Amino acid sequence: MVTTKRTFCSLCESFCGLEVDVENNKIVDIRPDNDHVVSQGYACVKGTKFDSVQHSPDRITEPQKRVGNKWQSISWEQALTEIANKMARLKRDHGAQSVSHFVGAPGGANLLAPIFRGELFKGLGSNRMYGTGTCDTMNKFRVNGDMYGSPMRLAYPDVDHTEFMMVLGANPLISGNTLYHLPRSRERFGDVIERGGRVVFINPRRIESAGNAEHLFIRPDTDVYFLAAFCNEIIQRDAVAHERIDRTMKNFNALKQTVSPWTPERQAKVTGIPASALIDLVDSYVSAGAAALNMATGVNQGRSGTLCYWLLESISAISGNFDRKGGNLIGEGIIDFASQAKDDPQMNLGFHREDDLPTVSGQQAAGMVADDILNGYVRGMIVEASNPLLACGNPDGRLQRAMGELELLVSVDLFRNETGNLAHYILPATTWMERSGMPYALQSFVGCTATPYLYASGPALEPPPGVRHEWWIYVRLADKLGVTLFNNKIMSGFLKLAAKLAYTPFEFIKVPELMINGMLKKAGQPGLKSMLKSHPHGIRLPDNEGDNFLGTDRVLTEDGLVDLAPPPFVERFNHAIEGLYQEELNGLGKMKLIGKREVKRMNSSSANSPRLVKDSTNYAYISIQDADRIGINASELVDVTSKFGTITIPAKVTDEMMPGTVAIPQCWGHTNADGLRHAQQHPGVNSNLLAGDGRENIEELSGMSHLSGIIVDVVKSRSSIETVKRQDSRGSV
Ligand SMILES: Nc1nc2c(c(=O)[nH]1)N[C@H]1C(S)=C(S)[C@@H](COP(=O)(O)OP(=O)(O)OC[C@H]3O[C@@H](n4cnc5c(=O)[nH]c(N)nc54)[C@H](O)[C@@H]3O)O[C@H]1N2
Ligand SMILES: Nc1nc2c(c(=O)[nH]1)N[C@H]1C(S)=C(S)[C@@H](COP(=O)(O)OP(=O)(O)OC[C@H]3O[C@@H](n4cnc5c(=O)[nH]c(N)nc54)[C@H](O)[C@@H]3O)O[C@H]1N2
Ligand code: SF4
Ligand SMILES: [Mo]
Repeated sequence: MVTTKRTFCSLCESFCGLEVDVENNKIVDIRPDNDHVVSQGYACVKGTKFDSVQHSPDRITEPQKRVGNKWQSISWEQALTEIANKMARLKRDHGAQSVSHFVGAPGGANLLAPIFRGELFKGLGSNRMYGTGTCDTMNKFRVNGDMYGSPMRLAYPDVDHTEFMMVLGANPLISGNTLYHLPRSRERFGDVIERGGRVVFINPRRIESAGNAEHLFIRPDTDVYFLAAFCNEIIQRDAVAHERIDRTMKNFNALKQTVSPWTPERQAKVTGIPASALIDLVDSYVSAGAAALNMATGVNQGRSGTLCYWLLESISAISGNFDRKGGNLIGEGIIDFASQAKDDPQMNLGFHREDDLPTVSGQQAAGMVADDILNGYVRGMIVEASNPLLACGNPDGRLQRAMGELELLVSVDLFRNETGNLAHYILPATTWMERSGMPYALQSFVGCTATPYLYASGPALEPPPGVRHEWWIYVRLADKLGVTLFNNKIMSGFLKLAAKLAYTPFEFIKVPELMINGMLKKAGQPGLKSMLKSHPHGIRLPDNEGDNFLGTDRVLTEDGLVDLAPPPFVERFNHAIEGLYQEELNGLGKMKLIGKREVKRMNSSSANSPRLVKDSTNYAYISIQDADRIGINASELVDVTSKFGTITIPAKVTDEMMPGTVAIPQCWGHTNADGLRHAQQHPGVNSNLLAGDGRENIEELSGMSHLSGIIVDVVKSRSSIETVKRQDSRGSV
């Protein structure tokens, strides 16, 4: 019999409501939930075709141990005992910090896993937790901490009420956005224009999101000059909310002085955005009733991501658009996560490393993994929901070689991906379809959504019998390691007992459901069962009206004032920006590499889906002008060379690209992925062989990797397409 379950897609931050028809624990159909309170019938192909991932014949359904070059199925008891023993031995011989964790994007979307993962490592005494957060967004958490007092005081643009919206380095139509919730973004940006407002995308590629909106090309990794000049222009015009600043902020003069050399003309020399265009944007920004700003991954991944976000937030703050309806708002979640994070040593800004790089929001720089292993600091690693070999800079296969030297490498995943190939153990985890859940922390706890709502769902499917929830894996490991969770012996004992008895006939409590019940109660609801019955499509909460942050005790800095010029940012700006500007001027003739997200691919996660991936390769997108200069036609092969390596890839010639820029979709390069058979047949090329790693390629304020705006040379290739197919994930043929 077919039953219909309701859930939400956890692949991207749109968290679209879905209806899933299920028969005999198999998906028959996935449809958008037309009545979901926010997504209202929107979902993309990745969500509606998730059955091909969920039921993939390549899915790992029992713990795997590598013996020589063969994989053996083993029991959970054996796997966890051996892993815990190894972790204990590493801790004893080399200290707790030699045992590390690495979390990927799906691990962040999981509401409960981060809580238990953090507790296990806190109890173990290790801060060595890496993640692809330092490939996408840690610069923002750094800025939040320094300006507002907690990494989790995160502002979002109030798109539905704004009159002017400027977006740098994001492509929400394809990505579903990051760090704020805006499903149906096309419609909602369209509404701004219908209301008579402006929507402007600043991007080296004329992106899908630009549709009916405006678009300006910007040379990659130059946003800092654009934003500094934007900020300065506002200050020069005195379009500044002085009373608000005096009452609720500090260090305005230091900000003013820092940006003062940056004029519209000066930025134009490197950004490619004419001075007149910047002035026109400032005109609109300051005259709009309310104006919102957003920047995301493309800017974060440059060399000045933290400075850019600081400037963006400062523009919003000084112009009076921060904490104003239709501007940039600070939401309220069902708990005050920002206050908790401020007091949590595992979440707060820390300097736990041998070098000067910070740990931001619990994450250390992914770009330091190879160094940390090769220096002997890290000897064991649990990788959860990630594929760092493709996601991170991997110059000349260095990361692969380093990870291959680990004494213990565990991959907690649905599949044996490229990183899993190197592991000693693979632990099979649940998909989001198999978990009870609520939208992840930034929505449920931080309220980063333009349409506040409450949503919870039960599992749509039962996991295969040998598959386990991440919370369970971490609690069982804590038990075997003698680690106390939540620094509370009673709670820890209770959780360990619950985990021991879970998946047995004696299971007495379901921990995820218990926790979700607790969260729903905090939100004034009786619990999960009643939520599913009475509000299967979610509950729309009141809009955020603004004027609820500045001057209140929600500002978590020591003195309760927003800091417009945190000293580390000013220092970095004064120390580095002129030099980088000169470098830009000297390098204007050179090509720059950026990434590209595609609607049918979710990082490397959907690479094995026959329903989504038909092309056997990714492409290098270049402008008509560059193609003419290089002397190539569409689909001809190009060699793309950075100072870290060379890849050979077919080109696509398009007027979407800013001349001087090449875009290559990242997270391809599956030649060696014999655990992902469809992906292996559709391998593509790993563009991160062109990205660097190590201290030189990391932004020092946040630990962010430099993944966008990499200087490259692009030439017509002498290789054949067969060579392209044989490039392995180390770039060797
Ligand atoms: N379909 C799909 N959706 C996804 C993902 C996916 O892989 N596929 N990944 C998910 C993840 S993990 C994340 S973090 C989010 C990211 O979501 P977004 O932040 O929207 O990321 P992108 O779509 O990569 O958009 C980045 C944009 O920045 C532009 N860009 C590159 N360099 C620069 C620069 O220097 N300056 C400016 N101004 N622009 C620049 C690029 O052209 C690109 O359009 O998407 C999520 N959603
Ligand atoms: N050049 C360049 N490089 C980039 C980017 C870029 O824009 N340009 N983007 C960066 C960004 S923003 C990110 S986030 C990274 C993405 O890289 P990662 O964060 O490493 O994400 P994926 O490559 O999708 O790998 C996710 C793995 O998680 C597994 N998985 C899926 N769901 C679950 C689950 O529920 N539980 C568990 N345990 N496993 C699960 C999948 O099978 C897959 O193997 O790439 C980064 N790399
Ligand atoms: S991947 Fe698609 S269906 Fe899933 S949440 Fe994102 S936009 Fe919605
Ligand atoms: Mo990401």
